[in-house]
Amino acid sequence: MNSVFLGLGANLNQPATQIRSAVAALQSNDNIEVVACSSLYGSKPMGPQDQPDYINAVIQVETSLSAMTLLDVTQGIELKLGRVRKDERWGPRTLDIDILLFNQEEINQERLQVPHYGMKEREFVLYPLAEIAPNLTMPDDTPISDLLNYININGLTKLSSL
Ligand code: A4P
Ligand code: MG
Repeated sequence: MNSVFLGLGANLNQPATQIRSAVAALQSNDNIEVVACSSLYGSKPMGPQDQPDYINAVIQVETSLSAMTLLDVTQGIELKLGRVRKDERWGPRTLDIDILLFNQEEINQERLQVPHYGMKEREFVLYPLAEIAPNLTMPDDTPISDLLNYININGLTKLSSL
């Protein structure tokens, strides 16, 4: 079994509902078990500021799927739940699912880089991650508790349980 942390983000079309629907869709996959869910967090947009605030969460899943097949599943869920892929980087989206960590593996392929390249600097990833896995270390052995010491909380607020 592979232990995986997924980051979920949405800022359009009832974002909390988008995130809850994504978790339900993952749980309904026979090869994926959701084993932990962070709270939902409200966060300020990273990137263009002329877009609504985001809701973010992190979940832990156990899966027999390979990292690449899991990416197929998460991208399928993004599409099914109505995400329209736009050219604008970091623009508004109904749902974004990032593979943050896959076991302690480092993956560097064109379609998939793990650990996710931005996770060490993002308060909306690290705080929810620390809520469900306070003792986690990164593949380079950095404790996530250390990473939290270096980042600004940037108005992040815990909203409700997922
Ligand atoms: N890809 C590579 N590695 C991964 C990975 N570890 N997990 C590839 C998922 N996908 C990965 O992603 C572009 C391509 O990245 C995919 O085709 C996949 O093969 P995308 O989701 O289509 O595009 P994107 O999300 O717009 O780009 P990017 O650079 O991944 O954006 P981010 O980093 O996901 O940031 N502000 C707040 N407050 N909260 C947010 O959640 N999210 C973003 C998007 C911007 N601002 C935000 C938030
Ligand atoms: Mg993404």
